[in-house]
Amino acid sequence: MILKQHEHLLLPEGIDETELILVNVPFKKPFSTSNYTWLGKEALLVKISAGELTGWGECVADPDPFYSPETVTSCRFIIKEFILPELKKIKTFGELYDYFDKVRGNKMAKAAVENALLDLAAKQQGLPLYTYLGYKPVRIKSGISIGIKEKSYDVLYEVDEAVEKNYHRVKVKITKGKDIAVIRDIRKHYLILPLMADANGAYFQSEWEHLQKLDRFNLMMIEQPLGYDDIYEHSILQTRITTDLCLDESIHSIADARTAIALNACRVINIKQGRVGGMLEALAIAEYARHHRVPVWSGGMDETGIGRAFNLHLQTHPGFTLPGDTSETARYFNEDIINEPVVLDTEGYISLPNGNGMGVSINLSSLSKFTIAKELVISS
Ligand code: OSB
Ligand code: MG
Repeated sequence: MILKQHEHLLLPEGIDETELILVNVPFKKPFSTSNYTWLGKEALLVKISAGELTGWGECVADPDPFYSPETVTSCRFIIKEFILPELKKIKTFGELYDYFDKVRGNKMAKAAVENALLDLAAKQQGLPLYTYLGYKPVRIKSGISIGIKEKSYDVLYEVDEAVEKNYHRVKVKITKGKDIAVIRDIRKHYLILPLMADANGAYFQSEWEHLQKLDRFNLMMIEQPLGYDDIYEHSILQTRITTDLCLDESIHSIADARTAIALNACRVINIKQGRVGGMLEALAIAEYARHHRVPVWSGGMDETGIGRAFNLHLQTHPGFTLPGDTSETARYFNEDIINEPVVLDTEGYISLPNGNGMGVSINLSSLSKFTIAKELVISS
């Protein structure tokens, strides 16, 4: 579902070609969740051209199914076979979403195409994306997500760096055996730091007494402690522990958000526009959650500068009251595929990108250096 105010926005005019570009941008260091370790960001980019202007979208799916069931390959297939061929018949974003309703699931594939279309449409109007979507510019709060490390002091070292940079909150990944002690060590040094933990589904309901031990550390929230596709079990867990729960993996749509809120399965929602089918569904969820006084924040998928730019525009919606997972580019990459890195100001805020559309420009030499495959899908 999308908001009324977005239904009549027109798809870009005069599209002449669409390219799918697969990049692999190496991370500075590996990033681990409870479920997998990634060495770089492999991302499928959607590039849609109309005359002089180009729209870009980044698909957040990984090459593997270890965060989500969707993969780079499944997304490329769905985009090529079931989304791009339909675009010619579609005039508005409302119609696009009607068509998206027919294509079940595959939210990451949908989001990548929607991002590119929105970027191009906003550029054709000569507007920054947030203005095109109807929101006012704001300074964006920053947050950091620290992966699972061998030793607790490796985590602490990164917390020190984040505190020094004035990040607005710190999230640490936890897993069985690397949870209570890691949080305890951080709290020993930082009593009032806004701190939270993300388990990426590492626990079972039967371990609730273990999770209850986290209650004494005054965490802002615990993200996705239970199964990646569960909502109900989280609602039981939320009655057993006092710390707020936050759902990430389980939320794919406004319907999921409704279910989660109705069941009290969480008190906070992590909205990743790439996971819920794009900016417009993400904004509808943010609006719904705000109406129900459930705070939301923007998650990240270690995106390149393209996806990161969309995440910044998203956070101009007033529902995004909590700092999210948007960090400085330099934390992830030595070299990105865009020219304008995300940086924090001295108070830890991030400015919105300056240009029209997504607001950042592609670094063509970096893009070609990191490209591993490319195909022209539609040309006129
Ligand atoms: O669970 O939020 C998550 C990265 C990859 C997959 C899942 C997650 C994450 C992050 C990093 O936590 C967020 C970021 O820094 O972009
Ligand atoms: Mg998460």
